[in-house]
Amino acid sequence: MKPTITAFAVSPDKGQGLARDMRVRWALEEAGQDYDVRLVPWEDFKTPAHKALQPFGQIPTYEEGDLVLFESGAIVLHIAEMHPGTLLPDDPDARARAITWMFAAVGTIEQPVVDHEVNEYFESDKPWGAERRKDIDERLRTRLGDLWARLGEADWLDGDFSAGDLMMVEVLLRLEGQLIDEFPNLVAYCDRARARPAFQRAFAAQRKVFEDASKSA
Ligand code: GTB
Repeated sequence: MKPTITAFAVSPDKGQGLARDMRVRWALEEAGQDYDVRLVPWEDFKTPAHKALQPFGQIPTYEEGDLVLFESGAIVLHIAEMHPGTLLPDDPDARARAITWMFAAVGTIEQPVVDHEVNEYFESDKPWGAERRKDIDERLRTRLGDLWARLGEADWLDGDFSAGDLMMVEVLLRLEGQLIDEFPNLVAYCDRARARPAFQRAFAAQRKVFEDASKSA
């Protein structure tokens, strides 16, 4: 059954692919699964109808028949499970390790990345904003250093490309042109992932939404 996902009707990132529907689109493309997109205008995010799908009034969501999912990581995991051999290894141990990297992406790396963004957008004008920025950057630098050490010269985090890499790259791309530049192997890792045809298709699809919205504005 063809799933329907939700995305920003007008993404605040102006089509740079930073909103979290991008990771779901990318997973669907890797899996070769066609999908529909329902665009959600800002004013509808916190409506009861949207909150019935996503309790926190956010995107992305995923609907497939009677199944409704939220949380991008859970959605990507579901897509991987529905399409064996595409985003998770068959070997049970390798599969468990790939899922571990998905959790590491959202639980260990994304948290300081979000702190970094919140500081930039909402705290930079506070009297304590710059001091906090130093602490956040230091924490982020430590995390990226550990990730850099683990990845080393490998192409992917654990064997072949997996949903763990997809989630990790999606988190790292939000640091493009910033702290991540101190870690050339992480930049190369992101570039390798971005060169994948499935990423390119997903990126083009989300960008088209922004371009179409700009034309009709
Ligand atoms: N943990 C959830 C998940 O992974 O699915 C988080 C979902 C989430 O944060 N969604 C955001 C949202 O709906 C959009 S992606 N926000 C509206 C709200 O909370 O009311 C986050 C995002 C937004 C904008 C940019 N940008 O402009 O660069 C980047 C990322």
